[in-house]
Amino acid sequence: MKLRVLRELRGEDFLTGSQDTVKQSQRQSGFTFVEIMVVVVIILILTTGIITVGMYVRKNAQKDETRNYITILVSALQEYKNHYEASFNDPPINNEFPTNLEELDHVPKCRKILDKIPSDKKEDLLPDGSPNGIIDTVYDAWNLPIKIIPNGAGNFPTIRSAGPDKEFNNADDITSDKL
Ligand SMILES: [Ca+2]
Ligand SMILES: [Ca+2]
Repeated sequence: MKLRVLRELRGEDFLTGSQDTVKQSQRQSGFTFVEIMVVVVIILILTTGIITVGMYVRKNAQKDETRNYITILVSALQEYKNHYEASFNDPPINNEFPTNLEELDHVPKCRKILDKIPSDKKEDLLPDGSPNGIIDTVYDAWNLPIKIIPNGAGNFPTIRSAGPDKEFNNADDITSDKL
């Protein structure tokens, strides 16, 4: 009796039980090809989604990191301007902002501001290739030098990173005037 109730519960016909049981056990023996493919596709979609979200999060973090370095450079240049405006007898050459970071190093307050940039993002690498112990290059999050672009005598320069695509002068650049 117990067996019959059990079989009825499992949807088996008690009288023709043995054959149906064999068929059913064959059906239940494993996943069909379609079922496996559905699972594979779902896993692929999930994996792609996770990777896409991960890349998006990473790219945003890199943009924030670069904006942070640009902000620090703006502060250092502003400090440079304040310094020379305060010391009237010692103006910067041609009233221009430095496009080379080495010039900032002569002003201790500027140097202190530049210290906020991690050492692995700064390099002592003059264009002529001779290191002299003074930092002259700051890199963005994609390890490309950040440029200080002059805007004419007396005007504050624009600080520009090439952005995620590592190409200068296009839409994804990160600049000090659009922080
Ligand atoms: Ca140097
Ligand atoms: Ca770019």
